[in-house]
Amino acid sequence: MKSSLFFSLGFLCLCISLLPSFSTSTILFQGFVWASSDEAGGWWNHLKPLVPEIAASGAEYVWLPPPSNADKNGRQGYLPKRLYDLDTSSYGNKEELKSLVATFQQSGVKAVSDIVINHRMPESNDSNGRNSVFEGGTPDSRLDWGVAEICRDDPEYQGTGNPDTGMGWGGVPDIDHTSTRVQQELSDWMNWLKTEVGFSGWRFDMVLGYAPKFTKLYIDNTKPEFSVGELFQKVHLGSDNKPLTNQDEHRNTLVNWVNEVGSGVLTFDFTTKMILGYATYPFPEDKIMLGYVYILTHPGHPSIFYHDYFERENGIKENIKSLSAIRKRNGITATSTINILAAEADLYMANIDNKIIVKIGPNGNLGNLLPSNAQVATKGQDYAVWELK
Ligand SMILES: [Ca+2]
Ligand SMILES: [Ca+2]
Repeated sequence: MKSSLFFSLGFLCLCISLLPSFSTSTILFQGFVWASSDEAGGWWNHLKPLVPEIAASGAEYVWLPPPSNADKNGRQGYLPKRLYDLDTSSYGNKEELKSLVATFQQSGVKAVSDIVINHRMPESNDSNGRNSVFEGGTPDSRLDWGVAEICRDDPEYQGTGNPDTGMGWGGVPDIDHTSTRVQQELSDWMNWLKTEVGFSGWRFDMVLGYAPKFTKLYIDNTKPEFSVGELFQKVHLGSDNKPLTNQDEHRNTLVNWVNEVGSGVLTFDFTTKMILGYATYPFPEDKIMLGYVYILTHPGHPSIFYHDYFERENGIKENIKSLSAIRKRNGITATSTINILAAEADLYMANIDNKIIVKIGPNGNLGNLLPSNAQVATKGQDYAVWELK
C-alpha cells in the first residue's frame, strides 16, 4: 500500500481475534519502516544485529516487508513482480534474508512475511501490446501469468479473468483469485517461503481487495502459525466531520471479516487505533508512550513499531520492555477481562483480570480507586501500572 496509509498502521495497533487458540499473550513487532528499502547495505543486514533487542521487547513474531522482486516505482515491495526472486529486493538478497530469519528463530522470534497478492506488476507486453506478461522468477512457468489471471474489470490491462471479488488498486493489474491456477501457484509460493526461507506466518496486504474466502483458502493451503489481515477502512464520520462516538459499524466490519475467514486469522484493530489517534491525527508524538501503555496492558495482540522502539529517545524502548514483562508475568491475553474504573478527560483507569490496574492521564487524584493490595509495577509521565498482590 502507499506510504501514507502504511505509516498510519505503523504504531498503536492491536489485533482482533475470535479464536481461543490465539488467546495467548502474542506480541507482534513491525520490523521495518517505509524508508527501510533505502537502507545502505540492505535492511536484512541492518536488522540482523538488532535481533536480540527485538527479542527483548517480548515479541513472539516479527513482521518483515514484502521480500520479492518488485517494480522500481515501488521499492518497498508493494508492487511485486517476480515473486520467487528474493535476490533483487531493495531489502537485500535471499541468503541475507534466510540468515536473518534463522537468527530470529534462534532468539525465539518467528518471522511473518508481508503477502501482497491483490495485485501484481507484469514484466512486459504481450504480442497484442497489452502490459500483461508476468514472470514468476524461475526458469519454469510457475507464476508466469497473462491476461487470463487479470480481473476483467481492470480494463486498463484488458484482463480476461473473472470480475474482481473485492476492491481494485489503481495503476497495476488486479489478480483474479477465482482462478484455480492463481490459487494453486500462490499457495505453492507461500509454502516455498515457509520451507525455503523459514517464514512462520503471513501479514496479508489489502484484504479488501478480494473476497474473504480467498484469504481463508490461502491460510488453509499454507497453515501459518500466525496470520493477520490489513483491513483498512476510513473511520466513520458524522455530519460535523468528526468521528462518530459509536464506531460499532466500523468495528463490526473487522469482526465480520475475521468470522468469514476463520482459520485463526487476526486483523489490525484500526477502529481502536483511529479512536485513540484521530482527534490529533497523526498520533501525537508526546503521547506515543501512553498509547503503548494502553495496548500493552489491554486485551488484544499488541504491535510494537520499529520506529518507536529504536528511533525515539526518552527511554521508550526500556519502558516498552517493562510493560511487556508485566503483561506476560500477569498472563494478560487477547481475551482478558477489563473493568474500566475511570474514564474522564484527564484520567483513564482500568483493572485487567483483577491482576493489574493501569492509569493513564495527568490527574494523580485517584481517590479510592486504588485498592490497598496494589503495588507499583512501572510508572512514567502521566501513567502508572500496578500489580494486585
Ligand atoms: Ca518463469
Ligand atoms: Ca482486487
